[in-house]
Amino acid sequence: MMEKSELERILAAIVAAEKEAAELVLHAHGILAECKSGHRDVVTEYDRRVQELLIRRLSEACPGARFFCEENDRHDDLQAEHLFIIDPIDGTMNFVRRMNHSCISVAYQSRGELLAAAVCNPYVDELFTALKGGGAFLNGRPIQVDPAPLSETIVCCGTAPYNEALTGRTFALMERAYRASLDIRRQGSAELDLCSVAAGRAGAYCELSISLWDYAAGYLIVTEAGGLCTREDGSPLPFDGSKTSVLASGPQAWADFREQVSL
Ligand code: LIP
Repeated sequence: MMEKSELERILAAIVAAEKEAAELVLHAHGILAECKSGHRDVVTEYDRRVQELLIRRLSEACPGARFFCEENDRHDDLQAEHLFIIDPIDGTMNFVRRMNHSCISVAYQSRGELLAAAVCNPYVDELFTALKGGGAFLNGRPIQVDPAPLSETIVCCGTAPYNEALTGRTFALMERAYRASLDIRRQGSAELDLCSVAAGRAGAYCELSISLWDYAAGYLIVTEAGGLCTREDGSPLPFDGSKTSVLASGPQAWADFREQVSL
């Protein structure tokens, strides 16, 4: 296991890079959406600029590091000794539509083990961080998942908009989640939904298809906050670069979701 001091140095470098990149997001103008796999899967010059900045700064902090990123098909070896998993702007559709609810997400792993994570929401100046075995924090203050039953919480749902074959199942799941909880929310950023669970704001988050960069950082933050983060069927997440469903919540809400909501 890497020395704690070295992990803390790497996390500090991630945070510094995200804060520098946040200025790009906050001062963006003339945002033009380009379609990738479909009209709902968009990218902007800012996604690319933020990713390039993060790669530059993290390469300076960790020479020889490898990267697995959403944009530009930068998919290096997931078993690398030093690897950063980057979603430069998670919630790009929100960014394009100026919904002011997106984040910059970076996770760090070594030989396939997730060790550090930071998710920065520049619109509300919130920084979620975690180190493996060190707990989860919001702006430096410890956070914990909500221990309440699902029925006493709000559930964040993703609509897997890049995979319309899942639309029917997604909305059936959302109706079941609504009936089993206080209410549902579709906020548009998987990583911020995961952080909402970690902070005890949302009781659960579920989505039927997201990518590794949409959940890697949030997974560590949720689990270090005492939560569970699995596939929707309860099996372990793949962490192999393939798309996957995700279910994140506190232990009681997770059991309730699997019993009352899962299809
Ligand atoms: C998005 C997620 C969102 C999900 C979308 C997409 P992006 O990430 O945050 O929850 O529904 O399919 O994956 O593409 O904006 O970085």
